[in-house]
Amino acid sequence: MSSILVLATRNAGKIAEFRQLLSGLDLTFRTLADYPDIGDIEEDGRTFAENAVKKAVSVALATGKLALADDSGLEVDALGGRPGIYSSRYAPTTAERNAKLLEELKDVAVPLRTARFVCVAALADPHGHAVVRTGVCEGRIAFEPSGTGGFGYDPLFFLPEHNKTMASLSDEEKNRISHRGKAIRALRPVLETVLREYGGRIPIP
Ligand code: ITT
Repeated sequence: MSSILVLATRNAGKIAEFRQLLSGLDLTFRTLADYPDIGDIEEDGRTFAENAVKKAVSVALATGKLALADDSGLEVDALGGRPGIYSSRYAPTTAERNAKLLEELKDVAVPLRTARFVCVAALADPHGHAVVRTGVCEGRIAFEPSGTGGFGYDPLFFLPEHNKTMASLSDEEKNRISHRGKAIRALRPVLETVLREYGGRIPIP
């Protein structure tokens, strides 16, 4: 019998990637659009993990279903790791965030433009238990945007090994190498075990 998994995010880019990364499992996906009474969840944690667990647990408790959330962001070395957990709040819109990043880095030379995408994915059950997995993807910040795929900072995130930005990859290529792809692939066997062996409850270690 198919199990329900609530994708606990309001980010359409994340929803598309979660669905693709979890394809082939016997799951019925719901999103926060199916639960309009769930308000904004304040991201007041000090780490990606704290925020990811808070989002997943809040939604699992509110819906009585398994919930999957991620907290993710871009760490830029020349900015001391900023914007990091504040990546979605760095500026009001995606265009403004990317413009601000280019402006802050305008005098930074190529070798010092190193950065990484970090994703902490959290799976939570309706009893408030959660399990997390982390994925990291290294790259550097380009001097101008290119590519139309993905979302967010992808047009500025240059992958030296591929000689193109994250936004220039296909969806499948992005999922193969991305921070979110790595985190969800690590979480996927845990989810399978939770469904198959534990009836949808996350076991306490
Ligand atoms: P939810 O909290 O509802 O999931 P959000 O977009 O606010 O949505 P986060 O708080 O985790 O999510 O912020 C992550 C931000 O980091 C996101 O808005 C992008 O700006 C950036 N980001 C994360 N993953 C990315 C990716 O794969 N490509 C480009 N930018 C990404």
